[in-house]
Amino acid sequence: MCVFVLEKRRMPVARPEPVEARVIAHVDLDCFYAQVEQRRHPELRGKPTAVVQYNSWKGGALIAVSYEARKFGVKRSMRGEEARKACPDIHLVQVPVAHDKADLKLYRDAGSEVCAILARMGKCERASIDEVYLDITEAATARLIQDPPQCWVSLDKEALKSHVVGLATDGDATVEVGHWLQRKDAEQNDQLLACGAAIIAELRTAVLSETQFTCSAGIAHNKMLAKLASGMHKPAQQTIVPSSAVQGLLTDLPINKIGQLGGKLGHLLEVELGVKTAGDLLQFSEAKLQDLFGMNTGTWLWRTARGINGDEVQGRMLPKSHSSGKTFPGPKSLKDLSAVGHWVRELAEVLQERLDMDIEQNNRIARLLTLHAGCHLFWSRSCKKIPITILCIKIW
Ligand code: DCP
Repeated sequence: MCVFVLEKRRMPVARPEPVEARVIAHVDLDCFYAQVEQRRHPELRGKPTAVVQYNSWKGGALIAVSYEARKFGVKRSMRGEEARKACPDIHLVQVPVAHDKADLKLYRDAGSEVCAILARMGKCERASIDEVYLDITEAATARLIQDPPQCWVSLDKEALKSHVVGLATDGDATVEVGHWLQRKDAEQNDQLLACGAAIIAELRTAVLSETQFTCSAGIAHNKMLAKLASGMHKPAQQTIVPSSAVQGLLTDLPINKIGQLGGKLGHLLEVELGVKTAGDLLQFSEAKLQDLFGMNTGTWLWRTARGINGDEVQGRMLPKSHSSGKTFPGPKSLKDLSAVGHWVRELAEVLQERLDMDIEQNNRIARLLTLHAGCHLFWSRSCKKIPITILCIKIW
């Protein structure tokens, strides 16, 4: 028998789903850094814009691209010069720099503004600089009791523009979505999702009017499905995943699109078992997957293929840790101890500023500090071996 040994600490944990269905949303800001820069420079609003890394080689690497620029084929993988060829009118904005490295404070603070608005309706977990999970089960349940969808006289415009996975819309999509949201024979769980969709539509409208940022969202019964859905229709749209549509959604879904299957575990499934989609996983019994990957991971995989995920939204608006790091490619690679010492001091200073701010704003003191230093040799495009040094200090 073949058993795959994987690093335990990185393995997903199978948690049972609660008996009562939850209503979970994943909210993701659209082209986030580009929107922050468009707000800071209003003359860029509605214009093709991209944010570039502070390193200016070939116009700098693009890290965020506005949707106006994407229409011209501009992509994140491009450098500034390439982007200008695709879209001569593009506005390239440099990421702010402090201590000779990118300073993301502006974007972090903008993400916090959005979090504070989203947290008004439920438990809020900040998953990254521009992503939030919300558990709005209580708010959706209360709305279902007090103001059920069948009784809605007028429907929120944003809610009507929702996409419903599995709903065929050949005519006027908003009319069909309106029918779906308000249909009298809907199961209780679909009614809860309809109430959740109305709440998220209102929250997205509040985010837009109070911060000027658009965001997209997925609304489902668990975190995994909500996250999958938020990216399905962007920008400024929302997508609902009813339980009846889950299997159809997953059948052809490449496994690397599922959180935690983008790395080694997903690679193993593909190479060793020929599993390319979540649907391909269905052929394996839970016992077989447990034999191959261990009890916990086996169960997690079996459930994931069926869209079952019991992960709770953690009520956490603040980051768990702060880190400060820098990559030194090629000629900029750190060559001697004094260069390393200089950069460790610079990075520590950045971290110190953030820690001071954290103590002041949140009354928290970090307890654990780790320093990561690495040097790797990479083959460059011109087939030369180039050294890359990475330094990172992290504090919890
Ligand atoms: N980011 C970065 N470097 C990357 C990827 C992203 O610095 N390699 C930053 C810039 C992005 C932000 O993180 O604006 C959020 O990344 P997303 O992957 O969510 O992408 P966007 O928000 O830019 O676009 P989308 O609307 O496609 O989500």
